[in-house]
Amino acid sequence: RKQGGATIWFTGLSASGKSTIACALEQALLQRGINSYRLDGDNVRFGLNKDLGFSEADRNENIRRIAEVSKLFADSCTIALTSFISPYKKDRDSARVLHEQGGLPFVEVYVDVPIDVAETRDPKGLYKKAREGIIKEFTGISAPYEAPEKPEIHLKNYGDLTVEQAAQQVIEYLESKKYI
Ligand code: GGZ
Repeated sequence: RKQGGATIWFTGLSASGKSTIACALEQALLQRGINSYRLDGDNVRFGLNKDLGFSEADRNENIRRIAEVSKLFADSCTIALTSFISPYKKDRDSARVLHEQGGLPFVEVYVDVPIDVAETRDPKGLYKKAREGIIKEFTGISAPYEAPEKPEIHLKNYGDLTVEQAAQQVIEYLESKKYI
């Protein structure tokens, strides 16, 4: 059977675990013989979107382009896995509409961690710099994060949820919808 495309749209704070879960999901899909492609800051913000920063307007444009690119991947029968904070509900909703208009599945996954948990993890020291005012407009500290109200999947990524369990929850959802 020909594989169908879809976009799995991870959203959440910096250090919430979006990219880590997307990596585990990529592996889990691969074990089932399903192709996916991950889009994240490392391969998008340094290339296609290197002209963009973190103002509200730049984030809007960042997400708009990523939505278009992920739609192209989904349209080519690949599972696109996007890992961006995507803090504005309006931008995520536009990404959804873009996919729905093209008849392509769009699955919003909210990687939910309380801000204090993300700030304690602080793997890159960015929250510290944000508190010190060295980084301006940092999501959760000095810029907004609008949590999804009705995501397809809500992962509470703190406490005892493992990365594999998180990926498995997404797999089960995709199976239940017959997307995979
Ligand atoms: C938020 C920032 C900022 C500011 C740099 N605010 O943890 P990271 O490092 O690896 O992920 C964050 C990433 C956010 O980029 P996105 O493209 O996902 O953002 S958005 O969807 O809002 O456009 C963080 C780093 O870039 N970073 N400055 N001010 N995160």
